Amino acid sequence: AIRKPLIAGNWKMYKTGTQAVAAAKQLADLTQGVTGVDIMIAPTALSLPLMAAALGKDAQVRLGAQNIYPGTEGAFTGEVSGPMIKDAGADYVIIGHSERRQYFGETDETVGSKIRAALDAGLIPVMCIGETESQRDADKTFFILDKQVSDGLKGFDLGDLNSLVLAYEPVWAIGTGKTAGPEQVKEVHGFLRHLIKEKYAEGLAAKMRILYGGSVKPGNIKDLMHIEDVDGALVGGASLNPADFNKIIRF
Ligand code: G2H
Repeated sequence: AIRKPLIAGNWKMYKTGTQAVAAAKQLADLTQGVTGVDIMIAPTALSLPLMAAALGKDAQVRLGAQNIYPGTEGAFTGEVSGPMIKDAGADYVIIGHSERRQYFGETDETVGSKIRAALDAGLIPVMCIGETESQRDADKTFFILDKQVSDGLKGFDLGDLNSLVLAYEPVWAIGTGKTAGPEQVKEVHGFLRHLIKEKYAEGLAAKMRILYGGSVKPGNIKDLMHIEDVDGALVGGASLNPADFNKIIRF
């Protein structure tokens, strides 16, 4: 395949540094011998340097942040910048997760500026998009996804987006136990790839990884990965347990 799958764990606000290091070591042991899959964990920013030290520079398990400030440094109390994330040992950053949009006021515009900051710092942005239940019920799913992609990536050109990963997370499927059905996932992922092709180029669309997220578990990963245009998963709850996450990685 031209697209190497990415299985990413979003630990959200779980695990202390001590717990994070222990889980990372377990996962590194369990995933030994895995090939052909990129693996990433996004812990809280505090755990990044601890995990990076525990895993080592050439580890197969890579690290990501869950958020980024769109600026390199300054008087912005409480924020963490791209160069800081990179220096802490991360390669990726999750941007625009629905929880950040819902609870922390992130918009398509802030998502865009954070993607710019990630790229400037040499980080791979994992841009999250997805419709709410009421938007889906009102048949606005494709309108919303188009808007999130178009506004979030406004001003970017083809060359900027080589590394960008898209993550489709239907908000109604996050942490609810509900997973989007295979037909729904297939429809949306196909739509997104087509959208990237129309807005940018066929080559970019063909190589962009589009992850699915929302209640991914060992029991449903295989079916999800069989869907055309699904290039991996963004896993929340089930990534907290190294044994479960290893099963997902070995889909
Ligand atoms: C969606 C997902 C990970 P979960 O938020 O980003 O979480 O797998 O717990 O639904």
